[in-house]
Amino acid sequence: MIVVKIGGSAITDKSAFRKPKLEVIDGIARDIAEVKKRIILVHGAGSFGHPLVVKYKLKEVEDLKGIAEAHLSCKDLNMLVCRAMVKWGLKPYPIHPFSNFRVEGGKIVFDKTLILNSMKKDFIPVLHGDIVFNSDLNRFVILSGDDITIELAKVFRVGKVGFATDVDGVYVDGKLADVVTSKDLEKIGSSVGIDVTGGMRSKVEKILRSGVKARIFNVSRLKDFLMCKDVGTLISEIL
Ligand code: IP8
Repeated sequence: MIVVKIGGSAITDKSAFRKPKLEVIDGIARDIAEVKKRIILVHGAGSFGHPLVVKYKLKEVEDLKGIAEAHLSCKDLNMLVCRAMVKWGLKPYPIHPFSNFRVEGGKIVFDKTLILNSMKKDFIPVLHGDIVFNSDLNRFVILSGDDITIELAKVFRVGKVGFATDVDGVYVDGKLADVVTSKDLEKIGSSVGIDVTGGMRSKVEKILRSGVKARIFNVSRLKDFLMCKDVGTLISEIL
């Protein structure tokens, strides 16, 4: 099984509100259709989600209208991804964390059987960064697609985990790295722009902390990644 997260900046133009990169989305669906592997797809919110989190100050206040709007907007992006997949003959199975996931006891809780059953039927689960209820805090919180991806990788003991982005990998001291460990964290540049769930350094930090081995690569190399080529940067404490 492969879990791959497509970053929001790879499939949306982050400089414009709710602007999808339709040709990239189409290319992703084509790549997945061509390789015919068992995968779970997760995508980020990009300019469909982050600007609304900022607009309604959702990290600070529980604005229900804002929560609904941000969720529906993420769902719109999910629809574009799923429609492209159908166009290429795939069977997407959209799972919206808003109504299927929650955070409890500091953990992401969800129905594993739902995902496995859909895959048995040859569906491809398609999840996304979203807003979910946190029972510990008794309020809705933002759940990044990165966290969902890492959790899926752990729960299903996935051997192949990837993060497709709009950059070629992780830059350490300004140079594209083949491998990154926690020793390199300080030397990773943080990304700019609106990203309410953190930039490259926080992504790398989360992966390292989870113990999951993953690759961060350019979305243009998605097919190579799915074909088990060593693309981009490997994030791993143990080699
Ligand atoms: O783009 C963020 O998900 P991400 C979700 O995967 C929202 O970090 C609602 C901004």
